[in-house]
Amino acid sequence: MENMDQVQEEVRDRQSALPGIIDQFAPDLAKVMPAGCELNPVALLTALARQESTMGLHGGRSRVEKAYQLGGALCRRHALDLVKAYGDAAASSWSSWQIMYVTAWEMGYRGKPWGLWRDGGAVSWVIQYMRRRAFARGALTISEVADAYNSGTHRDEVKPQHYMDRVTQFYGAELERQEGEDGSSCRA
Ligand SMILES: [Ca+2]
Repeated sequence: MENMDQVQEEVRDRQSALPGIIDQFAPDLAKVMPAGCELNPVALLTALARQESTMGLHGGRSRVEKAYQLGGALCRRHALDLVKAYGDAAASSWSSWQIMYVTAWEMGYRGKPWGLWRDGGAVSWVIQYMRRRAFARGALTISEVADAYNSGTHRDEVKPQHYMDRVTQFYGAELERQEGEDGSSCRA
C-alpha cells in the first residue's frame, strides 16, 4: 500500500507536469460549465493553480487548516473520524489547487489524503468542486468562480476581494499568453 513518502517522491516534478495536466483535464472542466459561461478552462485551472500554489511551487507540501484539526470548529462528524484515522493529513489541503481532503471526501473521494497530492489525481475533484459550488449555482465570471472556490459560494455576502482580484489578474495573464502563442504559430 502506498505511503506518503512514495507519493512525495512522485510529485517532486510537479511544476513541469502541471501544464500538461491542465491541458489534459481542461475539456472535463468545459463540460461542467453552464450554457452562457464562456470561461477559458485552461486559463481557469492555470489561474487557480497560480493563486493557490504559484503553479505547483508550493503545492508539494500540503497546508494544514486549523479548523479541521482535532478541537477545531469544523472537526466534527466524518471530519473528526478522518482526522482520527489520518491525523493532520486529513486536515490538510493538497495539490497545486489546494483542495481540502475533507471536501474531496464529501464529494466521494475515498483514497488516502496524500493521494490528492498528485495533481492528476486531485484535478477531477477540483473540477467537481467547481461544478457543485460555482457552476451549479450560476457562476459565470472568473470573479464569481474565484469567490466560490475560496469562500464556498458566490451567492453570499462573503467576498474574498483580494483573492478574487488576484485570480482574475492571473486569468487575464494566461489569456494573453495564449493569444501570444496563437500569434506566433500563425507567423510560423
Ligand atoms: Ca462568497
